[in-house]
Amino acid sequence: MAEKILITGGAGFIGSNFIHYILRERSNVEVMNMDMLTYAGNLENLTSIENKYDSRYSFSKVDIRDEKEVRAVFEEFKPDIVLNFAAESHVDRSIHSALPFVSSNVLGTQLLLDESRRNKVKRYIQISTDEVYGSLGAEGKFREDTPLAPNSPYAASKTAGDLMVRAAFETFGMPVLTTRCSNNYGPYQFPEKLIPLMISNAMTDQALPIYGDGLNVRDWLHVDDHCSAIMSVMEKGKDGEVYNIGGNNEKANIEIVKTILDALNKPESLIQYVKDRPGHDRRYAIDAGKIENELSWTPKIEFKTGMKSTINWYIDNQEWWQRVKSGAYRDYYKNHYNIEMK
Ligand code: NAD
Ligand code: TDX
Repeated sequence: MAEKILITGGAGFIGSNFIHYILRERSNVEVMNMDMLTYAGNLENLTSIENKYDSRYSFSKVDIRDEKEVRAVFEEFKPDIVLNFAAESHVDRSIHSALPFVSSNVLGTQLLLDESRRNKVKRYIQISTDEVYGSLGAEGKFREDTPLAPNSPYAASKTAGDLMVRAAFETFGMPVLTTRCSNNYGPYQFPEKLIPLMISNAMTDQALPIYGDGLNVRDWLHVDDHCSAIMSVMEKGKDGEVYNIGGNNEKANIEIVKTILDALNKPESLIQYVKDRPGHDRRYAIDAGKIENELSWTPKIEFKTGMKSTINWYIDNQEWWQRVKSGAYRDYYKNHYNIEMK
């Protein structure tokens, strides 16, 4: 019998890539995507799935905070495994307004844990982030036993969600696992995040807003490598454990932006330094030794190759991001950057 996997937040960037990935890689799974379709959720990311795998894929428009509706989905679909990707995910938005983050990332997580326990699911996987560890200086990397020290409201809400997952294991012995990944890039990423924002702005000759001195460092991983890591954790991970995931690929923001300008043959004069993000974490770096040694996972996509294919994807899919960038996002952009979008 096919294994039934409930994926929350599957219309977002990583969730939709994971649905493509798992249906391609595994023939014995059935996927239900449960997503409330916030501004970041886009069913267009899944149209090819709907046509290709119609008997193995279904969608339910449900808010993970809605107890009645979540319960109905669990009762109808009867998942073996739950993967929780659903979250408010943008740090800048959490600075403007933290409540939706607490609500979806903490309360929503708890509701999913409660339903997973009631339905005795075999595995619950919480998709978390390296931001729960806070910020690094010039040296060192985050390990799974690094103390949690989140700095943004987004990171704090993800940390609180992780702690509810931990409590579910310690108190109820639930079969829960947590992944903490570094910054992802790839197709279908909402153009509010650094890489797709800079690609789409450069393509339309708009200013590229860099916070502070541009020397903040992130550890970049292609989304397909994140997906393969999540699949390893889902299939081979140990209950109650946390697994860090990273690309061993640290880059300063300015370096990323220059790579994009160079690839698109656009001038550096488009770069515009803007006021720094409050509480801006200086550096993230992941020690992925545990998942590499215990689950034999390694990233496969070299950054240069991954960036080239990602830039090409945004070139080939202009309609996708132009649609996303019209509408309500224009108001957010004007309010956040104080720059009118062309
Ligand atoms: P995203 O913002 O692109 O997608 C989030 C999805 O969740 C959207 O489809 C949205 O509609 C849905 N959602 C939000 N609140 C919901 C709710 N209450 N009920 C149902 N659906 C809801 O985010 P992403 O970048 O794909 O991130 C996915 C997960 O991975 C998040 O949990 C995030 O914290 C984590 N993560 C992201 C990164 C990254 O670099 N993007 C890195 C590490 C971890
Ligand atoms: O306009 C910008 N200018 C800029 O300099 C934006 C949007 C970002 N930046 C900088 C801030 C960060 O140092 O680029 C870096 C990356 O920023 P984001 O894309 O907003 O990502 P980050 O804040 O690092 O968080 C991301 O990685 C961890 C995801 O958004 C989170 O969901 C994930 O948990």
